[in-house]
Amino acid sequence: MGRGAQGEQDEEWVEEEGMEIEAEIEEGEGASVSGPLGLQFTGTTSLDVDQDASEWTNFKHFPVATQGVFRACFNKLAQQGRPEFTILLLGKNGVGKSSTVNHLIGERKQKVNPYGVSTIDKPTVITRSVPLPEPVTADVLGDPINLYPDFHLTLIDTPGLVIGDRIHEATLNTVAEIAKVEPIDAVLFVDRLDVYEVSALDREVFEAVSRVLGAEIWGNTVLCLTHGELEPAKGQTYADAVSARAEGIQGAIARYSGGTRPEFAVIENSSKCARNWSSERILPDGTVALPNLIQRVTEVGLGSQPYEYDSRGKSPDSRNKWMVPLVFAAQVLLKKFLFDKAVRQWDTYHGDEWGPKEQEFKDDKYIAKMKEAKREYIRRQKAKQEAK
Ligand SMILES: Nc1nc2c(ncn2[C@@H]2O[C@H](COP(=O)(O)OP(=O)(O)O)[C@@H](O)[C@H]2O)c(=O)[nH]1
Ligand SMILES: [Mg+2]
Repeated sequence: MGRGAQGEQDEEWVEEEGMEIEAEIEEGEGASVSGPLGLQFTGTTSLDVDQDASEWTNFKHFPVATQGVFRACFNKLAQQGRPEFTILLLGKNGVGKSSTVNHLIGERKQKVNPYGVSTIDKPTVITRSVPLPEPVTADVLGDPINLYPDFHLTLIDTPGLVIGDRIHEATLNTVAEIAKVEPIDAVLFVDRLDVYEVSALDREVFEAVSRVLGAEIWGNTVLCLTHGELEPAKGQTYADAVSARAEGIQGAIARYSGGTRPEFAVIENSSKCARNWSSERILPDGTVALPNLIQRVTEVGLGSQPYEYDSRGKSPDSRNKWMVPLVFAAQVLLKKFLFDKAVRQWDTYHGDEWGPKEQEFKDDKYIAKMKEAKREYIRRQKAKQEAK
């Protein structure tokens, strides 16, 4: 086992100065979750939806160069019909999933635990949106409509996949339920760079992910290696250390993924990390970590169809059947929250064409037309891609 075995306390981890510290998400049994539309769920829900899903106010706090790369990626995704991009984070406990979520949105949103014990007991959905520099428009029934004025990034943080030395399959089952209603564009499978071997437990995790979610999910996956500011062992270069670790994990995954070896990206979530002239965190080999991660994620997202859970041939754990009604309630919330929000946005821009603004966005005909518009747009994008 290398330095930094799971559970070991890390160096003090200081957050970015000037970061807004947001209210913690209510959690635990009996918490009451209130959706943006005032939908109330009381009791044990199996999903947390960020209460203030909102404008990405901290986006402007990223270094300017980083903002540029993010915008370029978001624009590319929107132009390809993926203006609502969803990233799912998976991995064992304490590997840095929540820290990576915080790093990606530039907020101290998710609780981070130095002892590697999971701080969340259910998946958490966080959405942030930024206006697109070039809004995507489409011609629908003769009218040009502004389909995507904003880009929505949704991150789904999950509890660890391991409890003690056993696989926590309930997390995977909940993820499966979420992925039935929310297509996953990319998965970040998170692990630490500074661990030197792939353990038997790691292999069990890969096996469980493939069995419950389906091996195809690895085609949407980027292997995200945290603790990137690693000092290589004597006689080893940094590049050697990184490729040894990445290849070790990729090779192990390939045995359960039908041969797919996910791309990887190294990230450093500590704010003490070295920086370049424009104050972006850089890795010892000079890679600008955060832009590199978002670029890999964009490539993998665009290179594969969004992952949607399909139960055929999979064997989720039947012990968790009782969760299904709760999960369904969560699905309603998620749908309402993501879809209605998008519709409202379109409504603000185009409410006049098919009906009154504001309150009327629930009108079925209107929603059906907007859905059709979006489907049509995606069909055309796909046709364009296939023609290439
Ligand atoms: N130095 C360093 N510490 C990290 C990094 N990522 C996470 N940590 C620390 O690792 C511990 C576990 O992180 P957390 O995000 O809670 O892991 P999770 O259980 O996978 O969500 C915390 O003490 C974090 O501060 C990283 O890239 N570098
Ligand atoms: Mg966490």
